[in-house]
Amino acid sequence: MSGENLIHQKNIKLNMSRRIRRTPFTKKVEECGVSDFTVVNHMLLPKGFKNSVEEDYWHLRKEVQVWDVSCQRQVQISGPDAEKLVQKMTPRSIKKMETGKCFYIPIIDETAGMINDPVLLKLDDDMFWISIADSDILLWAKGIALGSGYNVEIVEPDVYPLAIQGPKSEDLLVSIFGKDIKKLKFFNFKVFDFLGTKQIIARSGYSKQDGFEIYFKGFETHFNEIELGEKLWDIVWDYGQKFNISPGCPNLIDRIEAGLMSYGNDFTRENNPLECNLEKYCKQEDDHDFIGKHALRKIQSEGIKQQMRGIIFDGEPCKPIGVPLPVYSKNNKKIGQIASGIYSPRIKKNIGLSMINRDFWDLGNEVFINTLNGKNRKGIITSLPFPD
Ligand code: THG
Repeated sequence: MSGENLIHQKNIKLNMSRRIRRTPFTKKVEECGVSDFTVVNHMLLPKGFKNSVEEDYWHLRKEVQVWDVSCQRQVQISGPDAEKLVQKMTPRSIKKMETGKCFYIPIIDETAGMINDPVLLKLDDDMFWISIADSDILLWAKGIALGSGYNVEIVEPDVYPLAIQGPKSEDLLVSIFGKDIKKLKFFNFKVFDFLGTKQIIARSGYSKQDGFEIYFKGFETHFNEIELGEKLWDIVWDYGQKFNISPGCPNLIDRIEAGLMSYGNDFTRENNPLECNLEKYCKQEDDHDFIGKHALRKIQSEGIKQQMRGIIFDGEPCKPIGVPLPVYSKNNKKIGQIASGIYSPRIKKNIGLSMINRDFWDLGNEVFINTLNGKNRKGIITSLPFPD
């Protein structure tokens, strides 16, 4: 891709150590020619392979990909007070949540600042997994449990999600796990047999395409016996040949188009869930007690000052944005910043996600984006997800 380089990255290497954890699939990912990694939850997440983000995007929309998203760590909360603790951590009511369901939940602090935006899985009445974005929820949960005297056990289990994403993911998984895969509805999971082990598979994933997540269990328990994770990767890979499978990773173009936000990038503890368009998980009629309730209800009655929007902007195709780009109004007031942005080959413009000041957040409003070389580019506010 031509165009000005918006990231200033020199050829600096990242030193590996035990603190930057490998996954059961890292060896396979390396064999597939991974080009770079990032670190999420102290664990490696592949960022790219041989193809460009754009090539990967088209492939993801047509075929099927396998992603090592082991860094979506599980915080397992079990015991008599498990439900009480989970409920204490989120404004979204889990009263009616059934076993086998996944819930996208905001986790907030006492000021209603976002601490994480995980996927919650209910494994049983007294057993939950919180599938976290990039912050240390295990410590937060332990602190709350200790402070409240809850009878729970909190651990990070031996579980490493492997995502199978793309329109052919259903056919691929049917060929491996059988026809019951078809019965899985969005944000539901079931247990499937794999070489004599039980594995949880959910219909979910960090993309706009159809897809599944295998919550692979057994990296540590099978250590020195068989490398069960590598076996799983190999089987997915071999059966995937028929479906033109590629190694992949969360795709920036697809994710931005889908309006899927990234914790630590698009929003932080500085933001409340209403600013993040998560109002539907903060219903006022849900009257359960949770941390941050007082602050959140106050914000709900007073209104918010900014909110996440899409921006479509002109100019040379943007490479993935490394440093946030400031967004200005016509009269040169800073009204936001784009942390995630890239060129969309489908919309044929640059696209980005940004919190936008409320005086300027109406759809269709004109804004200006300052790129690193100082050029002002014209942009327009859009809804999320980006229109098809
Ligand atoms: N899968 C799993 N864990 C995760 C992620 C994931 N943990 C970290 C991160 N991703 C959490 N963020 C999101 C954001 C959005 C969605 C999933 C995880 C998502 N949302 C749907 C939507 O917005 O349309 C559905 C929400 C709902 O119906 O509840 O898919 O990707 N395991």
